[in-house]
Amino acid sequence: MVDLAPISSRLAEQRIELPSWAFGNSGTRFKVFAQPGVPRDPFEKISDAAQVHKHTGLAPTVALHIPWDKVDSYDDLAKHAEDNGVALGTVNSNTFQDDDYKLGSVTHRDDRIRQKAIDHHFACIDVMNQTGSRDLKIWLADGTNYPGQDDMRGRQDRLHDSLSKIYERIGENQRLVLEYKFFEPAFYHTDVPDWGTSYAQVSALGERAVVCLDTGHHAPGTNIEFIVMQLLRLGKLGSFDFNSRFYADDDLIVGAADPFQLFRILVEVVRGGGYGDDGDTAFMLDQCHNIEDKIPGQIRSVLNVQEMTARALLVDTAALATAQAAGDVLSANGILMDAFYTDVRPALAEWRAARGLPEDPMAAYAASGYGASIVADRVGGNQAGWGA
Ligand code: PSV
Ligand code: MN
Ligand code: MN
Repeated sequence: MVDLAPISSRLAEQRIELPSWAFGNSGTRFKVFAQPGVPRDPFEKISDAAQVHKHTGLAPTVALHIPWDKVDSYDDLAKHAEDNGVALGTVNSNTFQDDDYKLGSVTHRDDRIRQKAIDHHFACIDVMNQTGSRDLKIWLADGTNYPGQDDMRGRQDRLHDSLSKIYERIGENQRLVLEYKFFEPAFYHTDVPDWGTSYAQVSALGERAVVCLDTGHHAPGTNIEFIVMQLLRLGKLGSFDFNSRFYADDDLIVGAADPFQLFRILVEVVRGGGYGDDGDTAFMLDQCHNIEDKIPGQIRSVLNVQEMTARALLVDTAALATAQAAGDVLSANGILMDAFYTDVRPALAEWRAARGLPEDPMAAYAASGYGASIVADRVGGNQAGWGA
């Protein structure tokens, strides 16, 4: 069994934020498969998220999505989180479910609609001030479907104006985090399609504006770890939305589709000082569990990130540097692959047990009876889903 002692304290630095929407019903445009026991309100989403932290020790915060997680009292929601052993985290804005935004939100030509989108972000900042959240995460559905539909340059200028107004409201200890995505729901162009555009926009705002890299938001074949390296080098990798994909923005369990890619990404995060206490890069999940159970789906996800982080931390960096300096291509590649192929699972089970956590979090959750209890308790009512 591999010895994790040299990286034991580094592993303890890991914190992965869960998305509240992972616990609601979700699906594709073809069908949403409702699951029994799914949360009926934001309080129940937090209770479910707390189960993930309880069994893994890895997920102490939960991201909110406004207005999906709108409640009368955020103090009560924060207190509920605290009572369940977790805290509220990032606030995600939503300017993609209103008829007014058909042709754009913060990029819209109409002053009234642009202001409405800006005001929504102000409302999100108000929520952050009540919950003590650090990050306002902005993902925009803005874009066009047809060449010539709108003036891309004008939209980029309005994006800058709107973001500047939002940034002015961001507090001293808060950050504006701008996510990019190359397609969908707009299919010809999106207004923040890639890391370069997000970087250009946040750089024009100031130090507290950074980029969010969602691993599912790139064209197939993109070298995502290169982007990770570059954004860390530039001091602008604010956060990750982790998930995995086979084809598009699949939002599948992180590490499921391409574990090697997750490893390569985490190697660059560690190398670039983005991991744990070293840096300010937040780890978040952005996933939906359409056909599998949601709470164990999230437990599996954070464990996948932990396992791949352990492997990344195990890379023999001194030997790697020597091999690289010598131009020894095969040794350098071999050193990286040795870490990737190391099975860390038995040692991580021991590492958990030493910290009073279950050796096998999936089994511990299954044995806890929580899944059956929510199915029994949460009958009736409008179950919250992705977008509800
Ligand atoms: C839409 O693509 C999306 O999946 C983005 O990745 C956001 O982070 C998420 O929805 C929540 O708004
Ligand atoms: Mn995302
Ligand atoms: Mn997405």
